[in-house]
Amino acid sequence: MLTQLDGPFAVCHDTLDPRPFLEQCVYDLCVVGGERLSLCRGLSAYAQACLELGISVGNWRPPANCPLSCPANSSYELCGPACPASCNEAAAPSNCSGRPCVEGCVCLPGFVASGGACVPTSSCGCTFQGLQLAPGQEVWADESCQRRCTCNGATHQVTCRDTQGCPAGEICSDQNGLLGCYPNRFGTCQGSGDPHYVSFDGRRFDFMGTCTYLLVGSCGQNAALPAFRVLVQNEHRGSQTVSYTRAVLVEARGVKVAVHREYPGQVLVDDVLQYLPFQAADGQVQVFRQGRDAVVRTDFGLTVTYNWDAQVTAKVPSSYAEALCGLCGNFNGDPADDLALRGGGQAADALAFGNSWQEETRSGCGATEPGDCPKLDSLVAQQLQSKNECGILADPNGPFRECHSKLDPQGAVRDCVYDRCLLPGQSGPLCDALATYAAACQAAGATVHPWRSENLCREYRKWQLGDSALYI
Ligand SMILES: [Ca+2]
Repeated sequence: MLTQLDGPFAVCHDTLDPRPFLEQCVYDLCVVGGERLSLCRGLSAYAQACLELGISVGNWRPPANCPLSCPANSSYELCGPACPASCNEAAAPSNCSGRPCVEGCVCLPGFVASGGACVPTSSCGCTFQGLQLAPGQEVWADESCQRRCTCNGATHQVTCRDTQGCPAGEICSDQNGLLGCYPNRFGTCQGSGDPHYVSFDGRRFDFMGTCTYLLVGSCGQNAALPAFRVLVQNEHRGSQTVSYTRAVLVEARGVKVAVHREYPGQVLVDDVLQYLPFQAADGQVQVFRQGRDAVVRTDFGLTVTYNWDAQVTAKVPSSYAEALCGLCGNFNGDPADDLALRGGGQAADALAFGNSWQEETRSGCGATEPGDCPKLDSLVAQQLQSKNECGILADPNGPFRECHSKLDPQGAVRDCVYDRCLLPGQSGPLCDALATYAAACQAAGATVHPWRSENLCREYRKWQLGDSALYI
């Protein structure tokens, strides 16, 4: 078609020799095995070269079966304007009238280009300090987040007002090129093993309940913060004296994400089983996989992880300090007041505390006093001495040696020995305890050296893949 004397390209032949284009096109087609897209690219290259020389070729796309599908509110034009109308007229090059036309998608009358799409002229935003703002979009006009400006879609002008600056727990800074109020730190709460909890303020306690409990939630103290809840559901495994986390439920932005132990690699989003990664609520809630964990992350800075087995963490920005409740505590920096009852006041023990945060009742669920391990102190001492099993955690020459300065291993050793004491002869509690400390170390930024081996906690996990199972 490129060289046909009566074809759509003939008008350009005298100015631009089509034969090199023909050879290149045939060569490309040969390389890709005759794929049509390559043919269309080859023909388009000659058409565009002619356009740049001021020659508009005939409509070659229909006969070559190379339709160009255009996005909404736009249509295909063989010779469209080089500088189409856009919301941001100031950004157009100065010599538009002197430029040759281009082939492509052109916005329909009444629409203009904005960020790769064609939008009604009336929905154009504002140009402010060189930025293109959408109608209603807000930005900070100063470096200290004191002056807030809003784009008025009707007038295409911004209006600014003075503010109090960033709320408590947040600082004004530039992140990814966007100036705004960002939390100055995060708090992490963890539940692991059978389960041992560490609150945002660092309080350790054991609570053996098999119902559903509020791990952490916004409790209405600050109405300006998006509301959320993180629930944990526990179960007995092997022993009636201990319980493990079997499911984690995150409710945020009107979406419910449930991560269940029986669906490794998948999550339930509003009760529908989904593969990862998955986005909900227009991307405000993201669910993806990181290593062994399912990660649920919201746009307001909440991150919840669960390893489909026994380990859950919740991370919140400091803007939620003192605005939280649940097993993870109130995040006010003081571990002493972390056994707060739902109705107010401090609980006498972890059992009363945990029970007060029960959310739902399944038949037969309940909580018990933690199992008794009378020789705990001497067992801990013996393991620390031997540097074996749980003692590996605190071995100054062991695989976790670089963690010790960032995360004191004594609490982890005690939890590990305790779980082994209650579930004697099982390897699961030891491996879970080592994996929990390894994950906490990595979260704290420390290097963990390889600790799994043929004889210790060898990888053995089952992943459901469709109808079949994979063991790794
Ligand atoms: Ca506290």
